[in-house]
Amino acid sequence: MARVLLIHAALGAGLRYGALAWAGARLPGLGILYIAGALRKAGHRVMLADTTEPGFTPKNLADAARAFAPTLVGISATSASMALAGRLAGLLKGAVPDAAFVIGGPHASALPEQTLNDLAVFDFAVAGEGEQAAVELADLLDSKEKDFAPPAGVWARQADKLVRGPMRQPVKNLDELAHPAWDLLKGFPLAYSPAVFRYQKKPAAQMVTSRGCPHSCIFCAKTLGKSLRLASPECVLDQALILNKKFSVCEIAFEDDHFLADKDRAAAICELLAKNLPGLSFSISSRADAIDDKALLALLRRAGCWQINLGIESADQKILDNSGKGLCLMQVENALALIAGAKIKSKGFFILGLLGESRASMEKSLNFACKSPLNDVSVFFATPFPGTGLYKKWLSRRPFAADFSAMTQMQPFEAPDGLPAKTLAAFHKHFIRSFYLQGRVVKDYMGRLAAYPANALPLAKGLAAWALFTRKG
Ligand code: B12
Ligand code: SF4
Repeated sequence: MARVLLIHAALGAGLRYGALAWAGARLPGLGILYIAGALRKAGHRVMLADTTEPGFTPKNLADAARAFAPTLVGISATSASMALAGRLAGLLKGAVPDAAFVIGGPHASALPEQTLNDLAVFDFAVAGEGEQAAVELADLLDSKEKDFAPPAGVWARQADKLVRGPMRQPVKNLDELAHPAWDLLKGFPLAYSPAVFRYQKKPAAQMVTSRGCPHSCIFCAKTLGKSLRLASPECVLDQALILNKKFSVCEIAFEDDHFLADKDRAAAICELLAKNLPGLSFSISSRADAIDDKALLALLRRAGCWQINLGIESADQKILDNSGKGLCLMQVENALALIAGAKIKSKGFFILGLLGESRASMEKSLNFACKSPLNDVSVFFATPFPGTGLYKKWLSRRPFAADFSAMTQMQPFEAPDGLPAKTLAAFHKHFIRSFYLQGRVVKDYMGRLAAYPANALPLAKGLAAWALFTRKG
């Protein structure tokens, strides 16, 4: 039995949201929870740490690691949190020098070789889905075999050179995966929460019920590949029941990129949730082109769905086309009207600074958002995450290595031939202020307060953060 310490190297809300930190989410890393579940199922002993958990300090982590004496330390990181992952690994190397160190998550998945070159503290990097790779690595380390061939999907440092295992095929049947090990999280679920504007009730948790996406949007870092795989409705219900019965969770944010990718499955999930968890409240994300069915929307609402998130990105058709989104604005307009008609709230995700962006195209997006029935918006900056089309397009034009820590989507990225960062940042504030100061949006928020008075404090904090962020000057 190997002893595995798993760490979610998450950026604190301050770094991710700046002045909007109070309104931001603090959620456990699902990737690491799945890996913990898989390792445990395979008979290994797992300890879990999350850099955003209550009372976390690097020193406490080092002390706990010393006491646990892991065979393997695994860290999960996005591009922006790679520097943090490297610092934590460096610190732990001092505390548990005999342990092997492995890095996984979106950044290592896109750049496994470069990650090992950049951060000498890591012995292994895992590209893509990590459950089976982590189990095989733990088995091999436990067997005390030396200089073993890396398992599929794993890059390894051996005698000063990097060697790689074969490609790993995506997990075919998601139902066979162990459920996320929520029970290993300190303070779950109350110590965690989605952003204040993304839940109605608490305790809340998030689930991901599908993996992979066949689309090719130029800005999207698709860690889990192109082939779409779906957990069965029964498996989804099983996880929702565990969250509800064991942890009293009454709100779930389904974080699937595209919950409605298979409408029959979505309908079956709704039927099961309505029957077995009648008080549950939940939100989903979907592509706009999948929202064309009034009956499905009515069923979603009946099952407890109160919000649908749509990646709108831009209201300039040319920019959508440049981005490979494969959507036309008419589809977005239809989707928003249908969602509003079903009495479900909608949230639109926009990106500023995509290829071809101009002041006029940003104005188009803002006007579209204001005239639409959207209840909420999130506005990010185009960011060239490793592995994306944007990265490839902009790579030759700018030294990225130093910039990974700025890849939070909340910092304007000055693209070659693009708008200046200052212009993007100023328009971002203008967008948020203009959208949220509309009478209909303010009225909607008053309605939310009246319906869920328990949210008064977090909402007030969120609104204060919002006012601070959008103040002029
Ligand atoms: C849900 C989600 C969130 C949620 C919850 C995040 C969380 N705490 O997990 C919220 C909204 C809070 C969020 C926030 C952010 N997110 Co986010 N998020 C996602 C989303 C939609 C799903 C992630 C998920 O749960 N996937 C399901 C699990 C099972 O997959 P996984 O996490 O990739 O893990 C697997 C593998 O990566 C691997 N693995 C992961 N960790 C490890 C560790 C080891 C040791 C091993 C061996 C393997 C391994 O094995 C796992 C299981 O197979 C992804 C997009 C996507 N479809 O992946 C973006 C995504 C991960 N997010 C992204 C970003 C940028 C962010 C933010 C920086 C944005 C911001 N300003 O808020 C923050 C950073 C969060 C933080 N605290 O550091 C980017 C990352 C790109 C990159 N290269 O950095 C993604 C890919 C979206 C995108 N823009 O393309 N996010
Ligand atoms: S943005 Fe959505 S639709 Fe586009 S590739 Fe990413 S997950 Fe797929």
